[in-house]
Amino acid sequence: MASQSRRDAKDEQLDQVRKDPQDTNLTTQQGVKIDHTDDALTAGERGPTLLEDFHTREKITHFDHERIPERVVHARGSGAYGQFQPYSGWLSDYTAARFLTDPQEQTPVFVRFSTVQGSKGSNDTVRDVRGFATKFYTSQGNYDLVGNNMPAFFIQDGIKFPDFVHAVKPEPDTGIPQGASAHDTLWDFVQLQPETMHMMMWLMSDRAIPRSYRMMQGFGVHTFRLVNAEGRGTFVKFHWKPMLGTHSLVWDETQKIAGKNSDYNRQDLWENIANGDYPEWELGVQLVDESREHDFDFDLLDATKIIPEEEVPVQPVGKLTLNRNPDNFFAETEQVAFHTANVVPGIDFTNDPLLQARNFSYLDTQLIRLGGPNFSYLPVNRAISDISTHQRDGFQQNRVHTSKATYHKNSLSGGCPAMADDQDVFRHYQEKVEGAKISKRSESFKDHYSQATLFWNSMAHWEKDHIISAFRFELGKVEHTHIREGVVEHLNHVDHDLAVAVAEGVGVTPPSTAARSNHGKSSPALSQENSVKDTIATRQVAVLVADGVDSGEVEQIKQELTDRGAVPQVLSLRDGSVRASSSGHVQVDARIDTLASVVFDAVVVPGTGESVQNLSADGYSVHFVTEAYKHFKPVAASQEGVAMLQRAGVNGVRHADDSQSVANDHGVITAVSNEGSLPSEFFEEFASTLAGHRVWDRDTSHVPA
Ligand code: HDE
Repeated sequence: MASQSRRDAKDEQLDQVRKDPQDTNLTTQQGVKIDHTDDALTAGERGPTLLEDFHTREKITHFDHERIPERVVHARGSGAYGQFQPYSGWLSDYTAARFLTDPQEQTPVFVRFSTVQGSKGSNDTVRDVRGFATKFYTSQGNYDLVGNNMPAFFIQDGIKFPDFVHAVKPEPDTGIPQGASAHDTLWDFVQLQPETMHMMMWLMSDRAIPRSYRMMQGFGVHTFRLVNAEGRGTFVKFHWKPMLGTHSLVWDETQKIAGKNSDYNRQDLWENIANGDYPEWELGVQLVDESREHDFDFDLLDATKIIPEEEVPVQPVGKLTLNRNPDNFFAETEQVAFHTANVVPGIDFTNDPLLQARNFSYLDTQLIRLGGPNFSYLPVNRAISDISTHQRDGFQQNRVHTSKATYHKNSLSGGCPAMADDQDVFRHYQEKVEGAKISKRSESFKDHYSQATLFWNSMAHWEKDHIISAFRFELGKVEHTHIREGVVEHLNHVDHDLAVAVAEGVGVTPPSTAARSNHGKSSPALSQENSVKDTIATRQVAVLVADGVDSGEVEQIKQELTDRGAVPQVLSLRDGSVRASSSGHVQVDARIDTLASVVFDAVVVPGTGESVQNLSADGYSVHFVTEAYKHFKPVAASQEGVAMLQRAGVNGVRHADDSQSVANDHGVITAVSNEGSLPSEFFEEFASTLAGHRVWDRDTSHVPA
């Protein structure tokens, strides 16, 4: 997919610290060779362990100290290296940042994706915001874009962050729930803090349950500032758009995946990179001239708001490719330290009060998490540009500074490090500010509902259904009735129908009239209905086989899917191989009961009658098909495989027959095979349905799965 080389300046820098035990002997941390590490030194074979056994003590002591505090939020994450490259140089009118404007410059990056609420070991597929943090190792120093997969945020001012996080985290007495927001304290916070409403709409939408880290958008969230070489500033919002489109799981599925494979998103990212299917995103910018700062019906400094793409278009500026897995989870993914204040010349802040608080928080949190002020020299954090400071000493100092003078100005070290005076110098944007000191939210931050309504109005019918179900699920877990009522009350300011639908589901009295009339505006770019739907690359397809299967059909299915970039896996009732209907065998990739339909994007059941009969007699296999159908996935079968669909309860759909060799009824694709060969139209139908990811106009409410 991607042309970028995996080898880059960061990779070469890491070579200096990579340590492979190949051809070495076991030693202590002091480099003394050891020939015994299974038994401690004792006084006699059954006697007490001796204090002088320095190897045992060192081994256990190190082990005792292996853990560091997990991140306060975003504790669970997965990371990968790659590169970013701009398409052209036009953005240099707006920014002096070389990594955004020099199309010849390929900048190494490390990206960490994360969930927010749960601990390090929590499930991947929970309903939550996903972090999307990118460290650009630019030639002008490190730039961190620490974003999320949703473009708004819960609160407007950073001073509320501890309140919000305390509310969403597991409750303090029970420690429940882990990796979930469906509990009283979060919703109590929400009902008393209406600025959360826009973000809660996103959180209740399918954005909160992404199919893959590779298939989600990223957003810088805040309005930042670009500054060009002449010092002129322009407001900017950053967007990441996945080349594979933005796709989500369905709620029932996420809960099942949590049991079947709690590392679902982590494994998906790792395996695709390992297989050479490098995920890519396009970086886009929304630019707003400073003269237009007050032209919007919201405040650009309010992080609970988006700038609708229809008002200010997202202009693509370059591409991010992730193409290298880390070597060591702890050293790299755990120790990576992002900081919103890591900026390079050409990028600056605005007075967004949330951003200002973040600029304090991230450095502070790394000091406790990584144990001192030298974490920027850890391999994953180290810049590839030269680092030369007067900062000295501190825990874990691992540089040997040789100069005598550790102060500026000095004559003893020749005045070095000297002040630079070139285009790589960071100079703060000269924004004029004045005002009285005041603890008060700006009036321009007071509209908490219009964009929640905009989001609601922009959803496709199935997205609206999912949002209603999500609110019902979450509030259904809330024990206090007054909290349920409070949330419904706010929803009635967003959209009356939404409030009524939620109220009816959670047993509170539906509001009789709207608290606010719906403005009727929408932003089509917000709907996943309008996402990229032209590829089946990397989609996982289960091909169910059993003894007596038509090997020609299986080969053809595998070939056609692989040619289009999908990843077929042959599953059967046992490992190894199954007997083919003619002669020979069909190789099996995995046993059906070691996996589940929920970890696949689609399922195909090839002929023949004997194979289908064998599968139909196995409850797990039948359930596999039923469940895939329930979750709106493309389900395909050759003519004889139709019997399996019927056994799985996929009834009432039109099938291929002698009059019509291929049928596609609500994503159930069937074909009449001609001497072991399926018509090409079958694969075209299957691929276009799979590219759409799910078949939302299928009614599966009656399907028991
Ligand atoms: Fe963070 N956030 N955050 N946050 N955040 C952290 O930093 C914080 C906010 C985001 O993969 C912490 O190193 C405050 C918005 C990501 O390592 C901490 C406020 C957005 C990550 C912190 C916010 C984010 C973090 C915890 C409100 C989206 C994971 C550990 C003022 C634009 C980065 C750490 C990674 C992590 C503080 C709000 C995204 C405590 C105080 C808004 C992706 O410093």
